[in-house]
Amino acid sequence: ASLPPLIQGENVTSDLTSSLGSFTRAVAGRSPESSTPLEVWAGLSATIVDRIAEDWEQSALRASAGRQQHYFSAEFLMGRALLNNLTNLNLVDDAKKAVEAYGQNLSDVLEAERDAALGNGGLGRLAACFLDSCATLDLPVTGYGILYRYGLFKQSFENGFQHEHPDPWMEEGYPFVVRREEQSRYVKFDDMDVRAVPYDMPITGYGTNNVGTLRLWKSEPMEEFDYDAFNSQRFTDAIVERERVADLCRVLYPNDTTYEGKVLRVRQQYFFVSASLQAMVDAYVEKHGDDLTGFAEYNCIQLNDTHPVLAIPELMRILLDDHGMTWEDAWEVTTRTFAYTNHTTLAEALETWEYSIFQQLFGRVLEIVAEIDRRFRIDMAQRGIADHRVDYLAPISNGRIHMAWIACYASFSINGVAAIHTNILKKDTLQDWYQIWPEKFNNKTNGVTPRRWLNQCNPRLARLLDKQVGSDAWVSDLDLLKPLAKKVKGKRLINELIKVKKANKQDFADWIEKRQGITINPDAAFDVQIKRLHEYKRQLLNAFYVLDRYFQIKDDPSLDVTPSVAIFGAKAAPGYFRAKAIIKLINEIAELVNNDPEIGDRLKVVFIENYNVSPAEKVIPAADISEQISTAGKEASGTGNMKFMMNGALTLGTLDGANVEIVDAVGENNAYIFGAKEEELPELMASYDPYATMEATPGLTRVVNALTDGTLNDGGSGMFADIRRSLLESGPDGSDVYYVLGDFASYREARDRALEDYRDEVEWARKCWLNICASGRFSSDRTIRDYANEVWHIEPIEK
Ligand code: 26W
Repeated sequence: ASLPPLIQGENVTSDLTSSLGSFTRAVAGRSPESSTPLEVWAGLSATIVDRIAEDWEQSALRASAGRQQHYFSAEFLMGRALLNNLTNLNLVDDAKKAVEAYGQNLSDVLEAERDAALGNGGLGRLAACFLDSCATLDLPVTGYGILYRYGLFKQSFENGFQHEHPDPWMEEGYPFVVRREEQSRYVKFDDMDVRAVPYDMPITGYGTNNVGTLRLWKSEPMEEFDYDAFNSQRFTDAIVERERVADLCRVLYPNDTTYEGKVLRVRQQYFFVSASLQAMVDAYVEKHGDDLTGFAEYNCIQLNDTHPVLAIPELMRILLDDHGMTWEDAWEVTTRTFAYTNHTTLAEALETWEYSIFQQLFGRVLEIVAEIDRRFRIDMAQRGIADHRVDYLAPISNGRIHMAWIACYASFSINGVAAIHTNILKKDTLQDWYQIWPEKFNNKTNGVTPRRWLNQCNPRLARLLDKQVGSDAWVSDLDLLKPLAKKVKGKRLINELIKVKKANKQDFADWIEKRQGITINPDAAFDVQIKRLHEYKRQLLNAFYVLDRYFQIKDDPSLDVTPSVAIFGAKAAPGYFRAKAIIKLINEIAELVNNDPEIGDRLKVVFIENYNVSPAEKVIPAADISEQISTAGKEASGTGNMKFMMNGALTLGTLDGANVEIVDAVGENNAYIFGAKEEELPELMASYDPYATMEATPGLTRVVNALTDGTLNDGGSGMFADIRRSLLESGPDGSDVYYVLGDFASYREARDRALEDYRDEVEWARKCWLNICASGRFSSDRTIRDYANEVWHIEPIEK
């Protein structure tokens, strides 16, 4: 059901119009009529914060009355906030009128907003979807993270190469965070003391006046003026010291899955978990007195991967040192407080820190980790676990601190993010832990919020669903789409769906033309792969298909193929050479294919520059084919796959991550599955000869050779030869470890088949409809309900 407006009808509009006027004048210092869209955005955003302030305050009060959940994450990939809030408050139409009253246009205003890109990819966006669901479900959940001054770098292509640029996302002001000076805390390192100031962001829910909170911490110097230092020759030193402190939160590390043992990063991690725990403990003491033995009855903390795992020894430190608890009591509280989510099985992502870094930064925390380690070893010996296994699993071994092992030991719950991923954790990555504590393990398949990823980004489909359901109730109960599957034979309905998709594709074509100057045919099949660039995600496999099809058309210029547009969006970690090579390669293929008049509309390649949350909102509603083609066993879950499904794109994918559950939900006939399975790969890899496979696969040698025979130009960087080596050469850095050549034939067959099927417009649209209707279980509302009931043990707050 939709939210009743605070004041009915015309009053809302006139009220909003006048406050928009006031707030815009306040931020811009001129009338809204002569303000820029960005200034009107700031004015309208401030208007919204003003409107929700009272509900926010009340919600926080109600939440603090009972058991609360705390979501610790180094990343929150929020994207834009204004439209999300307008939609939740049922104010979109009124805002449109208010903005128009000043001669401005709402869509320009919304487009002026910058993405809050405080995350790299899947893990950060998941955290953002979770907050949305928690607010919508009235759950007492608070998010805690870092207010990075620079979000994920902005990407540009220069000559086809990726370049990175800073993203000072809030430098022009950001109305959706409120500084809570009085809630500041001190965080002590051995070599510096820092003031942590929280900036709180309100998280509105759909159809509720409950407002949750995302608390982002900013580091500042302890004292505004260190008079001693400033009044002496040490003046400049004092200034430099101030900057060193501010440096702590300056930038989000742009690595996704590859671990780097940077001191600044561990500082960031300790900084935000220490400040968050202090705030939680203080709140507890204020309510219940300073006996903290009951802390875990009122508080639970979900650790989003290992990045916040320092919270475990830090809570021990607070309980031991600041509250005089015994080790046994403190450990009891700690082990009942934490739950840990693993997001990847890739070995290179496991965070381990050098012992010496802990020594240098926080000796006391290291002492506590050492004591956890000592007791762990005794505990294991008593359980009869062999010494070599104990050493492998211990918090400290080989001069390093193993964050995942601390998480597994101290947490009462350990979960993976899709069924297949949790099984891999049990049988492989975390098998020793599973043998000792099977009861800790559980699966929580990821989900995405249908508010942002359907209702907001795809209004045409949303209104069609409203008509079919009879209301907008599906927006907060996506399972309501399930019974609509039986309407799949309805001709009128399917024709409407076709019209919706066509209009969305036209919108995307217009958008990309305006943004990047590329013209695409909206009648072609839009085949989309958008995600971080990583070898395991196999954008290379996709690129090889495109190249192969190009050669086929060159061989036979009259070849009758379904016209398609291969659309990519991806950032590579700045230090990930091979990922950058693949970006350059795709851009070179685009050059070759798009400028060949013989190819025409039959094949086009589009690389969306600076892919982020907002571009995703443009392309997903326009997609026909969803590329989910990771090497089986490597993608923990994927969440883009779910967004595409919800918007009626068909999955072309491997049996990996949540793809397995997507096919399960929609049926094999409504998805295109290919490639080696996870359980088959060990045997296949044992006898795999990539060179022989290449030669035995028609057309593949020509594709691989194009890397180095002059067809494609890597600007003398040697990048393309490196890609070729990674596939064909033996040795640790070669041998095609992601099985690109091995899966090529099967991939080509499946993609060809999908494109062939695409020609039957009605049959295709029926499959799309069935995907939409079956997407209910991939709503993050379902995921969050499962966490709330099975792990967090929290209830919706009473209103
Ligand atoms: C320390 C370097 C580092 C940085 C980020 C290591 C690991 C990460 C993340 C765990 C990577 C990540 O985002 N994983 C993705 O999490 C999504 C949400 O659960 C899943 O859908 C993706 O499959 C998984 O790759």
